[in-house]
Amino acid sequence: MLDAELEQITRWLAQRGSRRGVLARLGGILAGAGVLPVLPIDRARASAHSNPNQTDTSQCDYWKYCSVDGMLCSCCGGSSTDCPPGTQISKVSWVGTCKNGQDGRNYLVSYTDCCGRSSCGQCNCNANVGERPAYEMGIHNDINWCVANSETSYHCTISLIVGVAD
Ligand code: ABN
Repeated sequence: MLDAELEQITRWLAQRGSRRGVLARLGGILAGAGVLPVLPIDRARASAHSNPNQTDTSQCDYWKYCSVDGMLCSCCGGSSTDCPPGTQISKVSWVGTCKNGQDGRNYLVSYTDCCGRSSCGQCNCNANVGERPAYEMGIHNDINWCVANSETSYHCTISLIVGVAD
């Protein structure tokens, strides 16, 4: 089928010019087809579509979650700033810097775990702005911050603004 169509196109082109011209036009068509899949796409616009102002605290792209690695407490019976009932706030946490798209400022955000219940299992987000691999533990965020608490089981993570970064 494809062969027949290609033959038809080639014949049609051949009737309208020299062999060199036909080859040049065919080459152009094939080169164009090869380039199309790698043309740039505005991915920022595409992802912003679901949460245009990054203001929904139950979505991973909420601006404060730029460096969170864990389950959002806002999906687990708490909020982005409050642990769910029956859990305790972790004694240590990870701090990242996120830009608030609304006022254009950078904020220090502490990602603090809520401990004492098994994993919430909802809204697992893995954002890593400013994070480094595990061999640099001090700047790695994939850690259970409940380890310093009496109850070490991890439930979910809250995101607290601790200051302005600029
Ligand atoms: N700080 C969230 C988390 C908890 C357990 C394991 C990895 C990350």
